[in-house]
Amino acid sequence: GFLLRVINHPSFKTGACTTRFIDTTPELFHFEPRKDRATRLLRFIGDVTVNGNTEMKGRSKPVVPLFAPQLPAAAMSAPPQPGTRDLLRDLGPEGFSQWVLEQKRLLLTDTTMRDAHQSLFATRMRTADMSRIAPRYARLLPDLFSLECWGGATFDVAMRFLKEDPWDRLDKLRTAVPNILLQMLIRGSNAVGYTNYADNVVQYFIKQAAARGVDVFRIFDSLNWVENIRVAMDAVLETDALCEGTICYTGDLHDPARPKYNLKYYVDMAKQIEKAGAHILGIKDMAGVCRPAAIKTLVKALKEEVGLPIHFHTHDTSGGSVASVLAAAEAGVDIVDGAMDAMSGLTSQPSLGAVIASLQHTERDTGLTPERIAPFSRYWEGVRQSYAPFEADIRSGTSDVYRHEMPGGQYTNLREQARSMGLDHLWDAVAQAYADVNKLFGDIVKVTPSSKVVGDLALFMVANDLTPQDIMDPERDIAFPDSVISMMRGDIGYPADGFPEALQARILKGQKPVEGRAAAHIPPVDLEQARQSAKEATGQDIDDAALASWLMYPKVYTDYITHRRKYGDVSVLSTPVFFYGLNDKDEVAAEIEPGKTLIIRLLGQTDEPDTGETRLFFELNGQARTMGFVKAG
Ligand code: 3PY
Ligand code: ZN
Repeated sequence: GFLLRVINHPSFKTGACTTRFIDTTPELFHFEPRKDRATRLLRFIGDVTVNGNTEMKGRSKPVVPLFAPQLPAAAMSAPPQPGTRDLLRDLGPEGFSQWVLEQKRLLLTDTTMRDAHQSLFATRMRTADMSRIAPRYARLLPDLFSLECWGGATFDVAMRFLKEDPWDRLDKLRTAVPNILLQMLIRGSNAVGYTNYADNVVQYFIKQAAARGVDVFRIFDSLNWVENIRVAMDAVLETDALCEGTICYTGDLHDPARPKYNLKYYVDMAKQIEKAGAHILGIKDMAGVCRPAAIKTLVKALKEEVGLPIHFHTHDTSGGSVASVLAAAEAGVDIVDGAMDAMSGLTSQPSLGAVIASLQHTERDTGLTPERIAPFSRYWEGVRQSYAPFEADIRSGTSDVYRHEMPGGQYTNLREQARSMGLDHLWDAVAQAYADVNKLFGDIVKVTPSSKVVGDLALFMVANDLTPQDIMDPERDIAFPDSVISMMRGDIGYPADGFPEALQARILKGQKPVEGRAAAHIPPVDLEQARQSAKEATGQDIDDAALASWLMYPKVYTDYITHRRKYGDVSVLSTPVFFYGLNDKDEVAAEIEPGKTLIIRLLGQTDEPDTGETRLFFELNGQARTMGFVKAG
């Protein structure tokens, strides 16, 4: 009944509820008959079985049998030991930041549930695979610094492709992991989107994320423009969460031929971030180009010049990232990112196991051991198999990344895009065009969303056989991609030194660029009016988190709700069932709410030549159910 729904609601369980809980949690009143929910899920499973998941178009099903991955063994009845989150609560953000500085051991963030799958298989990891193992993290790895599990591209991909609610993911992880810091990535004024939002939208989004359980906000700007992260930083500073103000690393600070990104550049930016109130300083090496010598120089200098703990993030695209992490550790970095071994390497983060083993019995011993993380890696190895169709076809590291500087998350995406445009054989030209476009733009930081713009123009140049000289040739009239025009107009912000004026004028063709921060020109959004519009568009009540989704992605959110109305909450299905449907005689369980499980069996199927339908014979909790599905052309 109703009481159980209250008790089982994630915000009730985490203790976040007040006497106003029932008033502010309208979904408690959506009594949906269980039978109806079962029917919707059967409809989804049937559609996928007969016609395939729309997400699988152009991809082939893995041939390996898909076993349920084995969970690390843990005494689940014992409550988790206190971890970093408990410390944050006890000490507050400033005290916590001081505590980090006092640690001798190197602290570790596990990025498996965010950046690793964003960089390896197009952000497709589903909540079900994360929430199964999350309580084991709480019990077996309470000494991790944080779990990066939210934000970046995961927010829109969850709704757009996985048909699940990112807030529901956060609730589940928060409930399962009460003791370890949960971390998200946020793109300053671009929030979890691809363009500047109104300041009050960014503020509102951060407030909801903190209330629902995010403890660490890693905040960056895609052009390293500190002006564009202040609003987000201030919003985090109003909560009890940690504000990690972040520098994006590009170039090579030891390269005299590229003085723009020298040591002074980074130290100056770090000082601005410290002054803006950050609790932690992030170094985000999104492409994985920060060489060991460079990170050593950088960390040493920053340790002298700023008083904040330093958190280093890198990617293994070249194959050299463990060396950089070890150099950072030697220079005194406080926290580093890695991914569980089976989710590490290539465009993902360096292997946690390699870092842990490398530092055993040294001054920076992490306190973890390869043995303790091995069962986690084995679980993720099993999980990864069910995402095989989304993996990029790359088998080795590539030091070519030092030439093109594509972020890990973009590299595989852009290759895929090039392939779909029939330009796969011209990949080398695309990589060179990417480097050329960077120069045309004045040598900028390339990370979402600026990296997407560089990629768009690079593909455009290769597809149209244009050289950098052609781009600047006044005799040619070029219809530039929209994203390029938008960036030159200032929509995602500016580098501190602006864009090259000649290029900007040429691309804008008389349009005036925005002055200063684009977000400063966007009027505040009337939130209650937006809630009303969202309600009308979706036909349902909009709680605070839903409003935040709508403000970020109105169309994606509306489409997600439409899907959910038709098929129910498909996040409860296992990943193989979600992507590949059922084979005859398969039996699966789906927990539609705590304690309520559906047992679904596909007995068989027949094609009906008269109607063109395929009839599926299911058994639902022991009862026969037959449903017809029209085969799509
Ligand atoms: C994102 O913005 O999603 C990134 O991961 C940037 O590196
Ligand atoms: Zn990254």
